[in-house]
This record gives sequence, C-alpha cells and structure tokens, in this order.
Amino acid sequence: MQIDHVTIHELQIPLVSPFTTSFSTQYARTVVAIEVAARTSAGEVTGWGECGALAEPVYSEEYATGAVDVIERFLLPRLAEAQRDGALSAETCASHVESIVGHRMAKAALESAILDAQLKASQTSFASYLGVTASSVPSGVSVGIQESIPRLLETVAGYVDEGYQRIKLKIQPGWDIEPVRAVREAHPDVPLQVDANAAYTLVDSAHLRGLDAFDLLLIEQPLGEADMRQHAELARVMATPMCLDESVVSAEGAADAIALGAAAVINIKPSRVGGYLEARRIHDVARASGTAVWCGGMLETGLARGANAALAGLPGFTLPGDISASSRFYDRDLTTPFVLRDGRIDVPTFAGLCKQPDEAAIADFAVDVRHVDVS
Ligand code: OSB
Ligand code: MG
Repeated sequence: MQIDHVTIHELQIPLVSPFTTSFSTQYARTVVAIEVAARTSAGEVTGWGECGALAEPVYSEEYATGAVDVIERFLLPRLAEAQRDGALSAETCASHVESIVGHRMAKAALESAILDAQLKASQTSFASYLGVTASSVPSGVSVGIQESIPRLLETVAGYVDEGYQRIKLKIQPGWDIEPVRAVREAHPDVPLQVDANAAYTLVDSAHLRGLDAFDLLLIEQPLGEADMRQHAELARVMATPMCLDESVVSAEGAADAIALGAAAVINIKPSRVGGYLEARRIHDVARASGTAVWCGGMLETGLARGANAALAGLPGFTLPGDISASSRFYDRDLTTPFVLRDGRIDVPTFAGLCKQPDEAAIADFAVDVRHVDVS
C-alpha cells in the first residue's frame, strides 16, 4: 500500500465519572487518533488507529501531545522514506521506525492505522487475521479509587449487576486492605484482582501479604516499572499471583520477567508494547511457558475496543480482560457503542481493526487536527 495523507486528530472526550488511580484522576480522555488515506491494489481505503497515551506522562513516559509530536516529526518522515523504496505493510511498519527509541504508544497508533487499512483492503476481520475463532470474550471492569468504602460497594454492585465477570480494584497505600476486604465480603465468589500502578516498594511486602487473605486472581504492578527483580522477590513471599503491566513493554521483556519469576501473569496492552503484532508475540512467549495473559486497557474508545476483544480471543488469554462496554467510560463513544451481552463483548466480524468512526463525534470532540503529506 501507499499512504498519501495522514491526519492526526487530537480529541478530548468526557468520562462518565472521574477515574482515579494511584497516579492521577482522569475527568476526560485525551485521545490521539491517526487516520491514514491509503492506496492499495483494492482501491483507496482509510485506516484508523488510536494512541493509548494519556494527556500526561503519569502512567508511562508517553503523553498525548508528545505522541502527536513524535508521530509528525519522526515517525511519518521515516514512513515516507520507506515507501519511496517499496510498498508499506503493517508487518514492516515497526522496522521502518525502529531507529526511534521508545515511544511505543505512538508507534502502535501508526501501525494500527496501517493494519486497519490493510485489513479493510483485503476484506479481512482482525479476528481472522489472528486466527481467532471465538465469537465473544468475557468482560472485566477496572474500578477506580473511590471516596469511601460505601461508595465503592455501590459502584462494584452496579458493575456486578451489569454482568461484568471480573472486578479489578485500583489500590494505593491507604486504600488497599480495607476496601478489598469489604468487596470480598459483599461478593464472596466474584473473580477479583487489584492493580497498584507501581504505588508500593519492597518495604511494603509484609503489608501487601495482607491481601493474600482475599482469594485474589492476581496483584498487578505493585512496584515500580524498572523493578523486575524486586517483583520477583515480592512474588516469592506472596501467595497472590504476581502480574506485570508497566514493566513489560516487549516480548523480550516478557521472556525475562517469566524467567526471573517476576510474572506469573502478564497484562498485555497492545498500546504499551508498540502494537497488536508485538502483543501477539508476547502472547506466544507467555503461552509457550504456561504463563497466563489477559488484555489490559487504556480507556480505549470504540476505535480500539473491538481490536482488543479480537486479540483477547487468542487461546492464551485465559483471564477476563479490561475490555468493558463503551458505557463504562463514555456516554458518547467515537463509534457505535460496544455493549455487554451476558457479561461478554463480541469479537468483531467487520473488515479491519477499527470500527467505522462517527464523523460527527470526531468533529465535536476535536481539539487539534493536523494534516501531514507523506507521499
Ligand atoms: O493500569 O491498567 C491500568 C487505565 C489507564 C492507565 C492504566 C490502567 C488503566 C486501567 C483501565 O486500569 C483499563 C481499561 O478499562 O481501559
Ligand atoms: Mg495496570
């Protein structure tokens, strides 16, 4: 395929309720969406890709306007250069931008847009591209830190009533043992897990062991992003399975984490690891060693929620993902909404990676639009 124009949309979409984690409170989601206009043997197609970066570099080093800058200034010129020498494909995209260090979320957005265009041109769903035959995947929900335990119980009860099959509670020092105990007492059988987003240190080991009493599926990223060895040490003293999110950004890193005993489980977020192709490699590495994986999220809009559901249809995704309905985060999504059916999200059958965006929503939420010529 040949790409002539790329449009970088920066959007600001209100959240249905504030989402608080150990690193910040989000009131709206800043979304960078990439639109590529491609010429293929099947004619002209438009591909879309969503960037996982948040507005501020508080979850990882990347942030939305930084992603816009790196895409415009460094990634697109390399893509333009590469396509002068031959046709582009999603599978070669990463190699064209590998001289740029890091910026995986920016790279993932671009690769997604190209993959979307490529799959649309060949009339292929992302599920069939992956070899996924599942028609739906179980849906879990990530519950932010609340102002009080009664408020938390109300929120969790609402999600359980909606049919969510697994609850993930965000924790931080001062909001951990007691909220988890309260939810476990109210819902003795609900599959439950916690996510600390790197809020603790090894000094907290004895305290964190208190979570072992609540039959949790896993504890996600209790320690810092760079603390792989320390996670292995904590894993040795806790009964709750150790899961890494922030610390795993590549298939090589996943292999190291598994070998070190730092991860009994891996949260695979396509955006964090540079895209869906690397996400599949991590799945393959983990599956080969019997390590469970599940699909994490970055408050994706409808542009990326379906692709996450397709990815989660791969056989190694043995735990429910943070793939909730559009209504978990948005009153108005960028696409027709994803909905829960019996606690599950359908694996899309449409051609491509992204659901067709609602042009009016894209226009209404726009805060910045840039047109880049890459011909
Ligand atoms: O750590 O998994 C995380 C959202 C933003 C940044 C980091 C995380 C999250 C979530 C929400 O937990 C996952 C989702 O439902 O999209
Ligand atoms: Mg996490």
